[in-house]
Amino acid sequence: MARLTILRYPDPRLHTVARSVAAVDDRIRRLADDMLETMYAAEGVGLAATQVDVHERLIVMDTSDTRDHPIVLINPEITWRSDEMKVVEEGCLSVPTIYDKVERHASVKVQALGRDGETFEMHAEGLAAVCVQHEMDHLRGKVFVEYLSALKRDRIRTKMIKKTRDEQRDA
Ligand code: K2U
Ligand code: ZN
Repeated sequence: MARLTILRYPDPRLHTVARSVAAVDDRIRRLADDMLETMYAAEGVGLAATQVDVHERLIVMDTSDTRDHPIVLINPEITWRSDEMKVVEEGCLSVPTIYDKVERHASVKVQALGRDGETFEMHAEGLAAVCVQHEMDHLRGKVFVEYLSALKRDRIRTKMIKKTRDEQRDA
């Protein structure tokens, strides 16, 4: 297993639209395992392949309290969205230290291939619903700060550029 580098906003590669996974093979399973290791190490509850500069439709998540219920979603598609919406404060491993409110569907149904290549459906509510919608945005090249005002987004952009520059200087 390996820890992967997570792209930092405003890296333009975060705006790449992911392509479908052609085959659920050992390469994809290894990538999913490396993404899970990276997600757990970063104390995240989800991670999209886009964030580790792999532009294929693969998401990993674990919203369990015990942090031992990993879910791998390959070629995920949202098949149903609740009419009910919820506003939740979100963060993002590609935008560290920034949290802000985003309105999303309170619950969704997602169909995907698992790491065994078999199709499954997940009914996500609560944090899992927010997470899967957040990750599905990543796969279409969208970062949650794009739901915020231009003023907030510009301030976040400036802060992230400075943070990355300071880290590189101190490395
Ligand atoms: O995609 C990512 O950057 C991972 C996010 C996913 C996420 C965002 C908002 C709400 C739920 C999940 C990270 O897990 S951000 C860190 C985090 C951890 C626990 C709860 C919320 C956010
Ligand atoms: Zn994110």
